[in-house]
Amino acid sequence: MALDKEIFKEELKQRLRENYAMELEDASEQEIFYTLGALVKARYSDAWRDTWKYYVDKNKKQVYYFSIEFLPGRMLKSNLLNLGILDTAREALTDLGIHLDDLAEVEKDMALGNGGLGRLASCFMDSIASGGFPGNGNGIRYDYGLFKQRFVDGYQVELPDEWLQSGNIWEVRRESKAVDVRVGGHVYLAETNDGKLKPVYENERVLRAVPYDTGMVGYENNVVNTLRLWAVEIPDSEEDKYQSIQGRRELEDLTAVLYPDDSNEQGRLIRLTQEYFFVSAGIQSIIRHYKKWFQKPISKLSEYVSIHINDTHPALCVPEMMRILIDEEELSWEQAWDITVKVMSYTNHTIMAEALEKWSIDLMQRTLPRMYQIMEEIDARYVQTMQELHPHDLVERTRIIRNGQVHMAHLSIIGSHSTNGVAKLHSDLLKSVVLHDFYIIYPDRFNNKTNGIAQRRWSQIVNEPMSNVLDETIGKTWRQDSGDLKLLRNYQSDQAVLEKLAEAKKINKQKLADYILGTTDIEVSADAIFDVQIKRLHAYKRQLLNLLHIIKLYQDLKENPSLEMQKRVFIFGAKAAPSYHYAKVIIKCINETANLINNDPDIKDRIKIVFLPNYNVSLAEKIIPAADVSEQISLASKEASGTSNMKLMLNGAITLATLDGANVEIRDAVGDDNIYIFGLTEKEVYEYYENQEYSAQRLYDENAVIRRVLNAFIDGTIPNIVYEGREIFDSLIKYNDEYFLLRDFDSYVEAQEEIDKAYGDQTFWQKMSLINIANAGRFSSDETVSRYAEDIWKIESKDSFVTEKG
Ligand code: C3B
Repeated sequence: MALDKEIFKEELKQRLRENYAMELEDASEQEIFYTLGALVKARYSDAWRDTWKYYVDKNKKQVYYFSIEFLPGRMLKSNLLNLGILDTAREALTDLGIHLDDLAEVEKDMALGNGGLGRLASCFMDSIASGGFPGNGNGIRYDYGLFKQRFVDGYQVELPDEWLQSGNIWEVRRESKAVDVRVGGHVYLAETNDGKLKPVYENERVLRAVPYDTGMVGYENNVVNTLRLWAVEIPDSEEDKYQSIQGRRELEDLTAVLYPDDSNEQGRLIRLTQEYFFVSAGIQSIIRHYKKWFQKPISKLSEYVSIHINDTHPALCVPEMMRILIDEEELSWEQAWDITVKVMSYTNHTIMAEALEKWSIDLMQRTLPRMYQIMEEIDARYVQTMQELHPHDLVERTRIIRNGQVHMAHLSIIGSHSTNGVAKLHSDLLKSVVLHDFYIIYPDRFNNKTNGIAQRRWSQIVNEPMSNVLDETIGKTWRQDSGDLKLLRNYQSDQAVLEKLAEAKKINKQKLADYILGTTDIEVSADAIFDVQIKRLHAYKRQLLNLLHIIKLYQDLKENPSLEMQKRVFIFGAKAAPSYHYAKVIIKCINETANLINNDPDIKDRIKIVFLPNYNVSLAEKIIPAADVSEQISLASKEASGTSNMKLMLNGAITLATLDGANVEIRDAVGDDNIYIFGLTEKEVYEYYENQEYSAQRLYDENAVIRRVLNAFIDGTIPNIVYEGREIFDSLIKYNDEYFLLRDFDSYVEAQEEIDKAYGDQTFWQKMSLINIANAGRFSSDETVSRYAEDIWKIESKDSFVTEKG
């Protein structure tokens, strides 16, 4: 439905009067934002209800995407865009003297995730709705999102993110859909009158799970799916047990924070309970919905329901589904297992060993006794079946319960029909190395689904200047179908187009420069190369390698002030996990180096370092359109996919990368001439692991440049890092440089030098940039979710519905 500008203005004013008893002139931005949000929500509420009803009436198979993280960021503009009213709303607001962009800044980022995994889940939610697929998210409504990051004396300081303080305009609390979740206590099996074994619970705690639903608005297609997030409450029946404030608080803490520090037992217990909490609540509500609205026998569940396990955090979906099917629906084990495996599918997002979740048997038994019993049975039956087919060792290595621990990845693979990695290289590594044992056992279960991004948000919403140039050049179809970006290829030698794209980039850079000045007091020139590394701070992502190169440049410039090079601004955005000491040390070192270089008069602004605090989705939206260089420099084999690489490419940044994760596919898309590749390949990395020949000490001894750079950490060159500098130095030399930074250093420097030269030839640079934009379409999450829908979830798009609705 088109939006009439005048009616929209009147409605906004009317709602302000009704809700705040105020005229527009007197309302604060906050009040206008909430009013506008309510108006937008009202515009899609009918479609939300109709979508739900359609799925039910037509008995559509639905997918439920279970994820312990979702990172939607701000939703005002993306809802306006998807409803097809962004431009009109913007104009109407302008008429009223209000800037939509300023208003949008009022919205708190919904930061219920740490990084790539959570953002991917949200890109998928957008694309599932936009593709017209019946699909819903299921997660946790944390009271506090990911911590807010500040820097104090160069150190990361974590502050609570009170995102719900002023309410959340998009959510709907659905108390009538609450379910109870049982944890703790003891469970034993007792025979019932009819001779069946039934679990009996003793001293368990009952938690009430209350859902908060948020509409996931599809792009101009009248589809609105649901993201359901669960919050814990105390059920009436349990009120007596929680009379003390202390007791209540402990319970209410369960959904208070995202990823509580799991380095101590208390933290781990909360985390495990969180995992079960949203899994159990989600599955119970799916089954209830199925029974009430589909009215099909439970034995047909897998024809109507698909459940996706996003990384291992929701792996308890497997035993929880079994519990409901056996204990409550009274199916046989065999039948329940058959259904469960058909319903479940799993994505692996990392090969980092420490991230492959394991829980001690003891903790599992104490926290979730019935889950543990069921997993023991799954494990025993697995061994029984497999030992007839495979060698003993192989079966032992792949068991769910082994060496006193429950292996969640094993559970996810054994209990589902599909296991996928998130980029070609990653999926290959799963098959050949990380999950090789499982690949032998279940070769047909393994597949690849390369990640993608919600391209409308990461182009149309964040980069209007570029979007306008695209419209003028190739028409507007790319806004609907990002595959059409390839039409831009025809303009790679069109000087006028190249210049227009360059102007758009310049506007974005100036805007970011203003933001940088406003938040950090650092002045940067929009003429400099904006060299960007934005992602979680992790040793394997090698922000430190970036820093080593910057220090080299600094030393070169100090030594030879007339050295020719392009001006560069190195921009970082990264949070370190609160308990990740080494990552925090790197942050401190980057900040102190920034202080040194930014204030050194000899450098004369030729290089600047800007570490923007509190990297989150909204900040990414500011940085990405302004980037010239995209740093994707993880040690080959370690980054499962990466998604900032795709966002930066789409916005015309040139990728500087190792052949890791999806970088490999980006290279294939743009060709070797339009990307800068350096460093060890994944094969070479594995060779080092095998022959154990890596010696950082030797590289240090033999390479004078490396020596000088590393010495800067311990000889006082970089001030205020006496302890941190030593720690960095030792990690590289004494502990032999786990992520081979020194091995890749020379080739990284070389690639950087090439970039420096290339930027000097602006036509050449702009052409590369254009080719990157033109070939970014294939990394759309629209495409990715279509592949999941077809190959894994077996769900159909609702295209027919769109035409029916008109
Ligand atoms: C991330 C990986 O580190 C990225 O390579 C990948 O692009 C994204 O997931 C999305 O697939 N990841 C994460 O953010 N958190 C984890 N616990 C594991 C992987």
